[in-house]
Amino acid sequence: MVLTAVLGCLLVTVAHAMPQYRDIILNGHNIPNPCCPGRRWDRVGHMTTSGRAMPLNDFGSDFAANGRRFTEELCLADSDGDGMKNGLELGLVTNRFSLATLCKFIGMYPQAINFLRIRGHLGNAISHPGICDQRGAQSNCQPPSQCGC
Ligand SMILES: [Ca+2]
Repeated sequence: MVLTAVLGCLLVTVAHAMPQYRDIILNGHNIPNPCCPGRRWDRVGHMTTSGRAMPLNDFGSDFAANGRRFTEELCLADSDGDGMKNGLELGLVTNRFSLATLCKFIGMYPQAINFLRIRGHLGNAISHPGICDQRGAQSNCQPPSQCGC
C-alpha cells in the first residue's frame, strides 16, 4: 500500500515536472535555489521545487511559449525581470564571445551544451532565471514571499 502510494507520487511528479526539459536547458540540473543558498532548484520552470502544486514561473511560461525549446530568444530574455538575461543567469561565460553570439549558437545547436562547457563558455548557473532573487543590477522584481526551503 505504501509502495503504491510512493510510486503514484513519483509518477505524478515525473508526469508534471517534465525533468527531461532540464537536459535541454543550460545547467538545467544545477539551478541554484534562491530561497535556500547552497541547494538546487529541481524544477527550473516551476514556482516550487517540491510539493504537488507546480504552477509555472515566468521562465517556465517563456519556455512553453518557445515551443519547450531553449531558443536564442529565451536565452536573451530576462524572464524574471531581475535585470539579468536568462543565458547569463544559467552560466554562459561572455569573456570571449558576447551573450548574443553564445545565445545564437545554443539556439542553432541546442545539443551543444557540453561543447560550450568543455570550451569554457558555460560555467555554473549563478542564479535562477524564473524566480527573482534581486541579483540583477537593474532588478525590477520581488522574490516570492513563500519560496519554501
Ligand atoms: Ca533574469
